[in-house]
Amino acid sequence: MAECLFCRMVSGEIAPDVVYEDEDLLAFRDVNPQAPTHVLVIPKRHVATLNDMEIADAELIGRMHLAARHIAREEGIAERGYRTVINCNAEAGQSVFHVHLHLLGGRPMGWPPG
Ligand code: DGP
Repeated sequence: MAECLFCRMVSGEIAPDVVYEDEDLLAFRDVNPQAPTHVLVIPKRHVATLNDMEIADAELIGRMHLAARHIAREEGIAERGYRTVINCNAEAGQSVFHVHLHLLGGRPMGWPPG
């Protein structure tokens, strides 16, 4: 997916502020942070939305969350609390069509989200 912004980060063509990486995942700081900690966790393989993930991706989805937990600990927000969000498609506000999990923390948050 040469035209996909996040695939270009995975390939190294664009260099985000990486906070975590393993064989299958990349995590980097959001360019437009909505909280003191705002990190995006993505699979290195291109998948457009959560709708496009399969049962075979169950472990990958779980590992995205465990990576977020690891980063939250590293950022010192695990005990205070943090939020993970995957926006899927237009009404949820998804703007980059390479699935990503938002890790947000470092400030109190309201509920429900907007
Ligand atoms: P969403 O709205 O859920 O699709 O979130 C997309 C996020 O991607 C949004 O919070 C801003 C972030 N983003 C967009 N372009 C870039 C970029 O070039 N670099 C980084 N680090 N984040 C980006």
